[in-house]
Amino acid sequence: MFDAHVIRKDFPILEKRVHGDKPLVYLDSAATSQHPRQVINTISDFYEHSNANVHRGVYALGEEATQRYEGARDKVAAFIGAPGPQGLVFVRSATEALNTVAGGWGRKFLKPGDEVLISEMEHHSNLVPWQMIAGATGAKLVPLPVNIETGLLDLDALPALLTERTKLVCVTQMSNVLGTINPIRQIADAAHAAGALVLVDGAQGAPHIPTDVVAMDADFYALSGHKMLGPTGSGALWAKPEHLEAMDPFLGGGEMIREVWFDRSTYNEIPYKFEAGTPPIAPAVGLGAACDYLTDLGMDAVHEHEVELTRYAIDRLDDLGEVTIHGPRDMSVKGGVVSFWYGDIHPHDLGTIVDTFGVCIRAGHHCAQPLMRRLGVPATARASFNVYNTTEDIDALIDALTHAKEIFAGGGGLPF
Ligand code: C6P
Repeated sequence: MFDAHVIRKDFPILEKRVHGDKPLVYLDSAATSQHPRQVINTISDFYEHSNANVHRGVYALGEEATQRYEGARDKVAAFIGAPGPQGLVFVRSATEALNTVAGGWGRKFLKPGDEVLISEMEHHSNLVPWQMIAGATGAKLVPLPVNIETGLLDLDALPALLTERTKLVCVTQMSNVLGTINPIRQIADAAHAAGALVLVDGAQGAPHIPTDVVAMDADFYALSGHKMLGPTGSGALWAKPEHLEAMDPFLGGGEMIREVWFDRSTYNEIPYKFEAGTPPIAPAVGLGAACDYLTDLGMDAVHEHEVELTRYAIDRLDDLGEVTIHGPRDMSVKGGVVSFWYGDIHPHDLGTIVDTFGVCIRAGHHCAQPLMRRLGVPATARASFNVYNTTEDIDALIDALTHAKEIFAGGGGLPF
């Protein structure tokens, strides 16, 4: 039985008090999530008992570190429904995963006149690397539009945009601004029928939605460990093994080689071909523990909990009046992210004031400036939810917003 009040006891930071004696209300998990003791303890345990470099030591400690690192690879691969660990590359962030595809696949295979179709709701990390590769190869970036009224991708536009020039479709599993959950399988089927590959940014998907890279038929899938209860500096790229075989490594050096001469090298087998230098070993082991933790909770229950919180948040924000919510309201296509404006209070002012009441939300463009331009706003305030949030957290947000409104109307002051 999923009970967020019980689950939150696993997260020591949630006991923290801020601004005097106010309980910490953490509603910024889309930026980075908090960590349960189980993950924190696994990382300390690794450093206390198993720390050594991996794939190098001939001694027992090195073997133990390697086993824990490779065990984590099995766990992360299983968590996203991958058929095995072979396609799972450990990286340091979703950004690094996406750059690995751009630098390793895009730079090698894109030619002048080729097109990369990129949704308008992409995070900069799934846009800027492609701008860099387009500049280097002569390929062109084509926007897949968002319908601003519905907060959904305009999939009616897809058939006309997919041509023989389209080589790749880049799409997020869930928007970090709108909360929109995209129909990846439908997009992948259309892309594959046109001969294009599909790169899915799972930074906001893997932590919140049951994920199966085979069922969605992704060619490449990027995830961010620190958004799914794992440590910062952890992340993964999964790709169909044939793509990893075909593409070039993105970084060189360390154990990614097979043989090195002065003027050339051959590369290690996959996935090691993509793990240059000393990999993020303890972060990967911590990410494995985060996958165990989420698997024990059950991703269906996680998603259901976050949907309930989001529905509750939208209702309470609507009751305030003067709130504009950006993104879908249909909870069958929305995850635990609510972006909004309250009256004409700038999101940065709103974020700063609610913080004085202990409430952490994000304010800004959320690294999605092209989407902000489409929404016609410079920034939004954003509350985002995770397994440890409760309706009481949302009540605290609503109280803080009410105070913010009074302050702007000249009728109230900061709580210190
Ligand atoms: N979004 C947010 O507050 P990293 O940090 O590299 O692992 O993840 C980048 C990233 C990629 N794709 C999406 C959809 C994301 O939301 C993010 C990170 C944070 O929304 C920080 S800007």
